[in-house]
Amino acid sequence: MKRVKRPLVGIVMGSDSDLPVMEEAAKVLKDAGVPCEMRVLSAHRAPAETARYGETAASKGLKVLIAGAGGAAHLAGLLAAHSTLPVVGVPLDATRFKGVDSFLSTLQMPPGVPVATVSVGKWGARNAGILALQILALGDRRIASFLKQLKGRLRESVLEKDRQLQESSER
Ligand code: RP5
Repeated sequence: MKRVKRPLVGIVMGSDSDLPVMEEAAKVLKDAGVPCEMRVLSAHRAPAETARYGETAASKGLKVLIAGAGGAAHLAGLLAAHSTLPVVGVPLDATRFKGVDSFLSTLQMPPGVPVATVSVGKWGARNAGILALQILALGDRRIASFLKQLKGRLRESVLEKDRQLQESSER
């Protein structure tokens, strides 16, 4: 029987409507071979269950939490209030304020309860996944090497674009 690896990262979102964006975080973790779990919870609509998730996350073996929510986004903050795990907050663009509302409500945590807030939307979700990997890489050489390769690929893609631009401007 194939052994199912225990998730190291919990990706939590305020609604299933957030899934297309939050999948960006899951994708990068999957590429790195890091098991994660995805949950829909809500600071406002299911506060007790969300608090419980935060309280039990570390004892279940999770190492990092990623939380994405739109509007008055208190999901990441509520998890951070109930856990000592690092919490990465992804503000989502769900209202006419285009994510400025969720950005400020995720970012402006009081002293003592940090949320590492990344950019709004898909950029932020991908960076949240990478930030989780960077935290895990502190104690895992395989993940550290994955991140080095990722940076190498980014560099290569820029240099390739530059080469192409130089070639086209020489013509
Ligand atoms: C937030 O409200 C969720 O994170 C989502 O971004 C937004 C809209 O939720 P639904 O009305 O689609 O469930 O709590």
